[in-house]
Order: sequence, then C-alpha cells, then structure tokens
Amino acid sequence: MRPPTPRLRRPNGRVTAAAIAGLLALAVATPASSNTTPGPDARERVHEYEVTGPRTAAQRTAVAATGASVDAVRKDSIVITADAGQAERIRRMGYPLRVLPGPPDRSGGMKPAPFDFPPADAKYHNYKEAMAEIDADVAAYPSLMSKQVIGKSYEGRDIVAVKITSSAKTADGAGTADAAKAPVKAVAKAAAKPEVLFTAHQHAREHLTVEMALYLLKEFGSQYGKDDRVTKMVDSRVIWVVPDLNPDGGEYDIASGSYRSWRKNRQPNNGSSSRGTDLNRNWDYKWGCCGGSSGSTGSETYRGSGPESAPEVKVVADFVRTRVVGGKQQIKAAIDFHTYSELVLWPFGWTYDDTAAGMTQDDRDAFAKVGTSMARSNGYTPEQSSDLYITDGTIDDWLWGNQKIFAYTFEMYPSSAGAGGFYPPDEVIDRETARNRDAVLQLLENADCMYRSIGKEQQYCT
Ligand code: 0X9
Ligand code: CA
Ligand code: ZN
Repeated sequence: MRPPTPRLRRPNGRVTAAAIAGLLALAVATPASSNTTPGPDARERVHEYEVTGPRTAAQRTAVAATGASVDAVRKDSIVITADAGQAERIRRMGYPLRVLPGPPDRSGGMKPAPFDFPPADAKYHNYKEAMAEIDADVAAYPSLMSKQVIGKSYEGRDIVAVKITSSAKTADGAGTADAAKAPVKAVAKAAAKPEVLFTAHQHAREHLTVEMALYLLKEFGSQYGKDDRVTKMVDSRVIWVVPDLNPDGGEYDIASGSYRSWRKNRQPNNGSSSRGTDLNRNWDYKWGCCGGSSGSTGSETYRGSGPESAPEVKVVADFVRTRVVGGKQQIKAAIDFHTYSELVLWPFGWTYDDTAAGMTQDDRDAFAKVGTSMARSNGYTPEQSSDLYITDGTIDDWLWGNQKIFAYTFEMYPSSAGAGGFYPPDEVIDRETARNRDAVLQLLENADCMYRSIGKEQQYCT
C-alpha cells in the first residue's frame, strides 16, 4: 500500500510558501542524530524528550494535551514522545526539553530481513513468529487450549484469541482430581467458570507485551498438572489471551530494520497524510470526553474519528461483548499489558476522582486492594491511572465502565527511559515476563469475587 502524497504542493504543482516554512522549521527543530528512518512524511518523525518541570497530574495532562504521549513520569519531570511541533509547544509552556537517545541500533552491522527484529533482538517474536508460537502451543496442549481468529486488523492480519481451560467441570477452584471424585450431581450443576482476559500490544513499539502473552500460554500449558496454582486456575477459570491487538503497527515498527518508535495502528486518516489511531484512546466509554486524547490526526494520542473507529478495537470490543451470556458478562477481570514504567494501574483514567458514577468506594477499594497486592509481588508501583495524567477512551475505562470487568493496566519493564525504554534487549524477556507470574495468578484467584479482597464476599458474591 502506498502512503498518500504529503500535501506540500498545490494542485497547480507549485510548492507553497507555508510548506517551505514548515520544512525549514522542521529542519531546525529536528535533532541532528535523527533516529528514525526518513519516511515520506517528515511530520511523523518523533523523539523521546525529557521534560523538566511538570510535577502534578494536571501539569502532565496539560503537556499531554499537545498531542505528545507521556511515556514515563518522575517526581518533577516526565519523558514524552513528541514530534517537532509538539516539542516546540511544550517549550513555549516554559518547560526545558532535552532530546533523549533514540532507539538502540541492534543490527550488529548486519542487514536484518524485512519485517524482522535486528539480530541482537532475535528472541523477540515478529508477527509471523508469534502466530507460529501460538499454533505450536495449541498443538502441544490441545486439551487445554484452542485458538480463535476474532477478526482482522486494518491491513488484514488475523487478530487471535487463545482460550485456556481444562475439561474439568468445576468453577470452585478444585483441581481435576477433586472434580473426578465429586458426586455426579454436584458436577452437573457446577457454576460457569469465571473468565479472565489478558490483552497485549495496543501500542506498536511495546513489543515486550507480546512476549508476556506468549509466556502466559507456555506457562499455563507446561505447568498444568505440575504446579498446583496453575492447575487450579486452568481447571476453574476460562483464561483468554489476545496476544497482539496491533499487528500492523508492530510490523511497521520493525519493518525497516531500525526501530521507528511507532505507537498507533496503521489506518489512514481522511484528509491527512498522518496515519494511525491510538488504540488506547479509541474505546467506547467517555471517548474524547476529558482532554485525555487528541483530535489531531498527527498526534501520538489521536483518538480516531469515532469510538471503535479502529478495526482492531472494534474486533476486541465485539469479542468481549460475545462473552455476555444470559445477560451476564462472563469475563470478571482483565490485564492489558503495556510498557514501560513498572506500574499497576486501575480505572478511572478520565477523572482525577477516586470514585465517580460507575465507581463506588467498594469498587475502588477492591481495585486498589488487589492492585496493591499484585504490585507487591512484581515490585511495580500501584496507583489509579489518572494519578499519572488524564486519559480518555482507554481499554480499562471501557472494560470497567461499560462491562463491569475489573480491568488493570500493567506498564512492564523497564522503570525508566535510561534502562531501555520501549526497546529493552531480548536478554530481559524471560526474567521480565516471569516477573508477572504471581500477579497474574493472584488476579485469576481473585476473579470469582474481587470483593472478597475487602471482606465483602457476602454482600457482593452470593
Ligand atoms: O498512555 C497510555 O495509553 C498508557 N501509557 S503508554 O506509555 N503505554 O502509552 C497509560 C494509560 C494509563 N491510563 C489508563 N490505563 N487508563
Ligand atoms: Ca540479544
Ligand atoms: Zn502503551
């Protein structure tokens, strides 16, 4: 597919004065060590910057309102990804900016195959390798796993969901052996198994999250019958893993052999040469409500032309809606994996308030209790997502606000840009995916009644 021609020329073919001025401004503002492959549209070039000064969520939200993405938050500075225009606007707000080093060169001087990771990062799975790995896991554990193609991305790649559960007819947390011993009658009227959803890779450059999803498949498959906690959960829950929400963006990010720091999907925008919607601003709950997304197509946080306008979001939202059975949403809890900053986040993102319409004190307390406990196990920092900055149209706000699913966002390794940012070396994959094993099991174990965590099982779950 050929990207649309940048609108630098008038129909009569003459280059406009404004276009020349724009190009000159870019030439001046773009750092010499540009780290992205020159594309047809210079406006798409982005860099990470350290912004010194913003120290409150409101100040960070104001910076994000320029259309930059906020990648990391520190006490009195933040790290953003921005294009030259956004960077200039932030400078004019009075905050000093410092350009950070671009994505690492892991080529080792070798030319990688197109659409593949550079040689030094070969342990990361590109789209084709991830699909092959999923198929291999399903083939290795056919009695536990099955794969469904739930729809297609804008460029036509399969978006898949893997279902993991054993044939045990129990939802009470008992293992297969217990289930086999249980009287036939008890088995026959066994309750539906609570379902839990794990999603990954809404943001193209956050490749470690695909590895997280693949780790979960391997772990639940290989440890079933060996590890007691895994066995109980595979018996008593239905686990859904959607390993790649943004395959087009992910492939685009690696396609040239040097990382592009791409965030959005690859959907063209009407009347604009800038491609892409930020999938995590496109969900149908308070979409675009609150200054937590952008209406500009060139922005890193462009919310799309309407809620669910991104095919990838529509596909996953439709899938979640199919889990409403007999008027009841079967999915009780969820984690959406992102990078980076090492955070456990809960809704709402659209408001600074702890409680709001659709979020009672008990809801908030259960979110915080389980979230804090998960964070203790992986060493992440637990907080409400708007403690960082306001976001609207995010998946967790939709899953909770619209579907009443206890949905968390995990921001994985590393904790800072200096430690690798969006591109940590593949040597960390095993350690940083296994690091979330206990947290994932905790969520599964709590999923049948999240309010048990605050001592209110009687009130909410009987
Ligand atoms: O901005 C985002 O979408 C997430 N950060 S990232 O660097 N991975 O892009 C944070 C989202 C926080 N807000 C909610 N989860 N609601
Ligand atoms: Ca390596
Ligand atoms: Zn993200």
